[in-house]
Amino acid sequence: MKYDKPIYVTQPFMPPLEEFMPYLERIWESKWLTNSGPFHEKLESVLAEYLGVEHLSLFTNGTIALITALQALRITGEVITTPYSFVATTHSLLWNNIEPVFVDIDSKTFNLDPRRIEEAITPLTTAIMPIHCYGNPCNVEHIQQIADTYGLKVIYDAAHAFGVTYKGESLLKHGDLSVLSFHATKVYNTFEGGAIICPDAKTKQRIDYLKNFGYAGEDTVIAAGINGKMSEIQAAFGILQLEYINEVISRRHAIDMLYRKLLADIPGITCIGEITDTTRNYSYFPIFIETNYPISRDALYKKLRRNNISARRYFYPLITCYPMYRRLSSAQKENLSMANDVALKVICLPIHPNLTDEQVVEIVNLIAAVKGADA
Ligand code: T4K
Repeated sequence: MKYDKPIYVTQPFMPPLEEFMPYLERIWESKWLTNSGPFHEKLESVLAEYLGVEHLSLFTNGTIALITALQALRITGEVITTPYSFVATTHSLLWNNIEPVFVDIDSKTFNLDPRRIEEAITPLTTAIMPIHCYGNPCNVEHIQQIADTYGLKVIYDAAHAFGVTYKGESLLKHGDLSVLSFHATKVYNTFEGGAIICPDAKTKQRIDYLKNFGYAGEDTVIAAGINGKMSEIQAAFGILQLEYINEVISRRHAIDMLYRKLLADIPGITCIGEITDTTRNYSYFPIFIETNYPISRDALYKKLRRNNISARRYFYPLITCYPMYRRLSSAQKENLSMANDVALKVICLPIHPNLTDEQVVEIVNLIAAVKGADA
């Protein structure tokens, strides 16, 4: 069956409009639109509590938060990172005149492979920037051990990891800083938005200055900061959105389980295996098209598209294929065989709270019905 309207890879959860109106009325009444207004302050505190972290600084989006996180820790030189991510991860390095050094991913989590980090360290290395891809935790212990041995900072791109816990605690507590995205396509959204999770009040203070042009008082500027502030409309939406987040994640969980059950017997289709010690947020549902599937990954992708299923190949092409990265020696294919392999196999299927069980069944039926002749 072909749907009249596309079924998107994701769709934001929208709370009832009438519940948002009182927030808008308060903004209209107060005329306080941005610059650490009351909704901004409230969201910082309720989010920190929900996430189980002590200090959090809100941002206008995740990319500006990444750029600022690097500034906050005064990172320079070279940073070890992954090619298997959204371009914002490494663009944040280029915006700081830092050279990305790419290291391959591991075959289970698709996150930076810690066994490959040490050989990429040079005298210019100052930090590691891994991502918790699809919200699944990196090997945080091993990464921290390397960072401690070599005196490196760790900044996690945690754009996908909202609400994820690892060994009973927030995953966001690992590393020196973690950066979240609250973009419309994420599990939790504020239209656009993001945050930096920081370990102490002093670091948060510096980050707060940096996101407000570097102002540390009416007539004192301590650094060439940027405008990274979250507005009152974004923050108000975030407060309301938080009331629904547990429902949203449990609906995603149910979809994840249904996909796994239905896909289990289709030869040539594999899913990410069990992730131990973790409560997940089910932000993405990647499948991998193996060589014993009747048609290629791209042929399946096109077939889904023809049927109005807007699946996506996150993350293909690899970051290292783009012109601003491909000349780097660490970007060469032979250095990144696992990432190159995975990028050619992946398709992220639709997962979001508005998706129905019937739609999941239809999507899987399309995948199951493929014969060699469909190529
Ligand atoms: N680090 C990582 C690891 C990231 O994944 C991202 C963002 C960042 C950093 C940067 O954080 P932000 O600066 O964005 O806060 C999307 C998002 O734009 C991007 O935020 C996200 N990662 C990336 C993985 O995906 P596109 O180009 O795939 O988005 P787009 O517009 O094609 O949207 C995907 C689907 O979502 C659409 O087909 C329909 C649906 N959609 C989208 C929007 C924007 C809606 O239903 N409503 C909407 O408002 O990049």
